[in-house]
Amino acid sequence: MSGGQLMCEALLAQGVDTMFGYPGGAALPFYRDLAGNRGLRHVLVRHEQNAAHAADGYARATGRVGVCVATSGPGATNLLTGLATAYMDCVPVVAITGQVARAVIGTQAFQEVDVVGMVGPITKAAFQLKRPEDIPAVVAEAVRVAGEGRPGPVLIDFPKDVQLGTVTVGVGVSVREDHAALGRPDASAEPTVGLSVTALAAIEQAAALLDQAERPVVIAGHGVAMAGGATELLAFAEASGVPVGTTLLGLGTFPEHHAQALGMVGMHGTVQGNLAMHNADLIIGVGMRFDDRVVGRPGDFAPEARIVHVDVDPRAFGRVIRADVPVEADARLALAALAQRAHRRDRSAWWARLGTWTDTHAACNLSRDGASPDDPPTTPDVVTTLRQVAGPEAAVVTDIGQHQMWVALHYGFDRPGQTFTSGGLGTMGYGLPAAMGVKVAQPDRPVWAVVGDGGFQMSAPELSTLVHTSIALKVVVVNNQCLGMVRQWQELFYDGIYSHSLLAQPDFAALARAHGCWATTVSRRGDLEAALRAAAAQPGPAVMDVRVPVEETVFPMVPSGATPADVRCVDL
Ligand SMILES: Cc1ncc(C[n+]2csc(CCOP(=O)(O)OP(=O)(O)O)c2C)c(N)n1
Repeated sequence: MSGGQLMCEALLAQGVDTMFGYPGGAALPFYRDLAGNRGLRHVLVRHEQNAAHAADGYARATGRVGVCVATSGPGATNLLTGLATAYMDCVPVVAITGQVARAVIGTQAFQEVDVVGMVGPITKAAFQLKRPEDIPAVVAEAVRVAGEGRPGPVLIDFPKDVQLGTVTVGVGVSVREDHAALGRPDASAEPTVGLSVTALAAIEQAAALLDQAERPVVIAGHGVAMAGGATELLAFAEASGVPVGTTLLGLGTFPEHHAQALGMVGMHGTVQGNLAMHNADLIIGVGMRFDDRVVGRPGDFAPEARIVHVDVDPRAFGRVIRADVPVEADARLALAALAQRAHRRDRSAWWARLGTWTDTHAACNLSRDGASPDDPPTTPDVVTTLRQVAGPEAAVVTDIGQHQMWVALHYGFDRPGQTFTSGGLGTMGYGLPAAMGVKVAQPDRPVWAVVGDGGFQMSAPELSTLVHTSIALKVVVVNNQCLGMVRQWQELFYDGIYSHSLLAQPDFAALARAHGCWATTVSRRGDLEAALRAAAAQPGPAVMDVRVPVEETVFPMVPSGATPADVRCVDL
């Protein structure tokens, strides 16, 4: 077998059947062998960054690794933003990059970059293949490392001569022996842990603190979704009667329509969720990072609260704020153990206070009372109408900006896996290609990308991929003719000087049609629902250019560097 053929077989052996990529000189032997392989599906994207985002969307939707491929040099560097996005949000992605032949590595050969050196801070591991016979072990290791513990991306650099090299493969090249040959520990030999003794002791401590607490709050993050712990979270919440907020990436881990739901916390979180955190005497953060968007000013965060922090990665403890009780554990197992130890106690005074903050949050929703069907739709209109049209099975993937926060605030997610977004890196241009990856993974499910006009322009070439690969993604462009979130910050914090944030946009519907997509433009509120239904009914991809007002402002908002207590609903 050639190295390229062996790579295909090694991927298949790891359960990989789909990849997103873009060829080039240093990857051509692999691409030749890929063409002859019947088991692997390759989706040809129009830019390597989008291959990484699509692999990320695929991985988030399935829980399995997403795979992307690029050539050496510029192909490899184009992947980096997508890998950094996956790294920040703990998404298991394996990237395969072509590389110049080993004999010329280090000579500044054509399209040579030291991609292994470049990706150190944004991957969990990066390998460069030296011999074709190492391929099965390296692929197995990459898939394992990407998915274990706190998941994340892994890169395999694949020199051209290793792709071309041949090897006689006996059945079952021993992964274990080859690990030894590679000088890496075989962590698959480690026992799969349940809860450690230390974690159990910490959970006892957390349960005791919860019994004493007058004003407890649980904050659930992405780790709960990734651990498959939503059922255990609900059981814990109902057994203890504690209010539950979520981070942006935790949306859906707790049903937002539940009586104990506080909604999203953080910079654009609800007033109720933010004030609950600030006034709590106990915060149990599960599978979340207490990052700056949630915490604000660390020194003033939740001044009266003890903090229980549950995370699979101990490096998360104390990174931003103190962890009075760190619980190093899988979120699902920890929540199940907490549920077993939970007791209800009377916290009516706390619920009465939380109730007063609910009203304030209602005041933050843009009121549409009395709006005429001829008015332009607002972004909250788009979000709430989409919820009615898309149906309970739909996945909604957002880009970055105001529309992202409005989807988070107004859609009302009830289950994990209903929404995906770039939370940690906040990567514009993520939404459309990531949604493409979700749709490829789940072709029978309605999948909607909701993107701003700025982010759409960063990813619009993928409309060709949608058309030519028959991916029936629906794309809603929330078109405010500006970089909305930038304009909002300039309005609020930079003297209203709209420096380089107002965009002259092309006719997006015409652009989409040029790619071969069904497309429509919506300027009247009264046309919104019918247009969304028409898009949903299209057998193929569809693009809606929805013209919303330029001057919308997302509230609630905790100004940067403030604390959750400073959450505001109106101009600051
Ligand atoms: C790649 C990248 N560049 C710049 C930014 C900074 N940024 C954050 S939101 C935003 C504006 C987004 O505008 P648009 O896509 O139109 O969405 P809107 O805010 O209007 O909903 C910008 C420029 C970013 N997050 N990512």
